[in-house]
Amino acid sequence: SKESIKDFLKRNLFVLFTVAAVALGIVLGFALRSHNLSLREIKYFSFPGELLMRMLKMLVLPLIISSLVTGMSSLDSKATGKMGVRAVVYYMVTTLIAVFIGIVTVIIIKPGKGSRDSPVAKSRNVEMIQATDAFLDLIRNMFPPNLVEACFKQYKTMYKRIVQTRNVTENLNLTDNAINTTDANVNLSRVLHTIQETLEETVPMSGSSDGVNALGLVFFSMCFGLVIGNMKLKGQALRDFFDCLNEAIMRLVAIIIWYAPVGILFLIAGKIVEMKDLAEMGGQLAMYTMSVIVGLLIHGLFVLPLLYFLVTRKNPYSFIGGLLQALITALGTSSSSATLPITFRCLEENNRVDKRVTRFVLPVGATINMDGTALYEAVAAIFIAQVNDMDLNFGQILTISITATAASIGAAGIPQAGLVTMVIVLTSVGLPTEDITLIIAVDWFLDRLRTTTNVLGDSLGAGILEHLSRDELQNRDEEVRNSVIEE
Ligand code: DAS
Repeated sequence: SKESIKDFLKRNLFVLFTVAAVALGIVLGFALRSHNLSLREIKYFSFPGELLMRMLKMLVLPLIISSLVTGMSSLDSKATGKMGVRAVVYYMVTTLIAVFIGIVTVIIIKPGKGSRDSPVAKSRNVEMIQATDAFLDLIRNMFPPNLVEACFKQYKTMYKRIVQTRNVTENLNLTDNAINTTDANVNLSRVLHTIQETLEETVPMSGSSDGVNALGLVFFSMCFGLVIGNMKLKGQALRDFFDCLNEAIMRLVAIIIWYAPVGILFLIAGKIVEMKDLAEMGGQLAMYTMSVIVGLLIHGLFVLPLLYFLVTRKNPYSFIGGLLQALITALGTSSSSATLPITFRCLEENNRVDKRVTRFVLPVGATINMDGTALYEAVAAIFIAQVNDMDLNFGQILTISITATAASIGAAGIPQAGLVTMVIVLTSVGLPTEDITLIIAVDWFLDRLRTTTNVLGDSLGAGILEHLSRDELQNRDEEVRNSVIEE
């Protein structure tokens, strides 16, 4: 019909705009590099991109809360339970497959073999973050003692630990100085500084929605939604409120989405102007970057689509076609949280995935399901082992798989969070944490690619879970229909 042709054009025109924005951003970025812009000028230039980031983040908080509460309250507890179990199984299975692909790729390509590009003094490993502590932090974050605070503070514990350890090592360094200076502490203190700077840049500690304790809010909203879902008539006012809030936020998303191509253009161009010269990149680092890319491509373009096909018997690539805008936004923002509003829209509007499914699984997925991050953590840890000529036994590789999975669950959906949780993986097998400095130079780039994979995993997951839960969804439809007839 006429309407659907118009719709079709509108949708594809939009994708075209977005793809053109990426291309234009790359061209513009490279063209401006030769102009040696000052940092201030780069900042001004990236301003339209910064605005997009701010707009998206602005919507994330009300979106997570309203979608989870309505999602949970619109299903009965049995259906939610079943869907929940399936979601957890899907998240675990795909993350472990991602880690496995990462390990196999890095072992085959061996990016770290040969003598190291940049000599770093051998040092003793200061255990700055114990895996157990990090795990407890994760659980702690699920129960925010203050819900209002949870809306703007996140990563506090991990951040605090890093700053504390830095202070400790700096003190150590001072006392060592009196006796004998060790390069080790200088190096460690340097890496901690770099991590802290990265954190300060990407995770402002207050006042911005970067700092959302998503895990805590997700957990609370789910419980809250379940409870008001079971409150029968009494809960109606609250259910209506959150449903309406969700609808309103999605309408705002529909407006912001028109600005997205402009923002993405400047985000990408700005980053290209700012990045260091690629020629400086050592051979090992280039091979490492390639290993991560190959792993992500295998996982995102073959394994996940195959899984989608095996379960749903539908064409995974046309499903991915509907997600293009979200994937490009992930590439531009390197944050799965900030991409969330667009992911919602792509899945609901383009791919027509049931809202009860997206509302439930997308916020949870964006917070804990990160295939790309898990893969990257495994590759990076084994790369660092190779650079240090350390042969890993099976037990150690197993430990890396488990901690990489945990680190990906613990990483927030914000830029470069994976770099911070990387510390957990390295300490778990006694690899030198200061060697994170080896991979920092390319992290901004790999971050974008792994974030795109993360968003892809969440979205295909929503499609798979919708298919698996179709009986429960139908039953619920019938129940609602019957109750309307009764009334
Ligand atoms: N960039 C993060 C994300 O949003 C995760 C990471 O740093 O790995 O998915």
